[in-house]
Amino acid sequence: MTYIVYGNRRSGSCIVELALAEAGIPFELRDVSLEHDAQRDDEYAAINPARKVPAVLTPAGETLTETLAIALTLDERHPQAGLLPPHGSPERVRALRWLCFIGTELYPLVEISDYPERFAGEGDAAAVRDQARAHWRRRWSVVEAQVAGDPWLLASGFSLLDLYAAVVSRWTRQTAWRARGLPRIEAIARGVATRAATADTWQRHFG
Ligand SMILES: N[C@@H](CCC(=O)N[C@@H](CS)C(=O)NCC(=O)O)C(=O)O
Repeated sequence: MTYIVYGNRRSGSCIVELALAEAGIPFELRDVSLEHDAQRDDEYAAINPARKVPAVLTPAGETLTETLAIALTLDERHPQAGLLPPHGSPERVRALRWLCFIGTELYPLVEISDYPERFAGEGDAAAVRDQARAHWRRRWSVVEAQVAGDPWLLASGFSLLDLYAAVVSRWTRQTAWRARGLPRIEAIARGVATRAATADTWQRHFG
């Protein structure tokens, strides 16, 4: 048995695929086309009732959903891969802090920007999208100021946090602002895009 990853190009499954590639763990991909709303199908809902990608089946037959939970489980199951700093270290505390910030304060803004009508009710979907985009800029600026390594987010070097930041920061049409406002996050994305273990996966999603 191997890991099975349910996902789609440019989606959250990229974070999972990058983590698996970094750890050198083989996996199989199952495409769930967001363009065709395949994540809404009842067949897929049997795997992830939230009808979102990614989802993962582990070699032991467990079902994992929620990108951050999947990433943390991979770190727990494969400690030799060094996806995160060691348990008990101050750098791990820092990694968890910013993983949670990106996972809870930034990742959800993407749904609001992409599907503002889900949140607008009878109101103005375009205004909802504009607000989500403004929050996105403010919150990424908070992360930008935390970058302590070169180019990586942690002073101790590369980690899963860089994969998470690199992918979530791609999900915007505000690319001119991103280049201007987030030079350190941009450098992290370039680092992931050119890292030996992750370059192919990055290219498959964002090339
Ligand atoms: N909380 C979930 C969010 C997952 C999510 O929003 N996935 C997006 C793709 S990156 C999705 O499936 N969007 C389709 C939709 O919302 O219908 C996680 O962290 O995995």
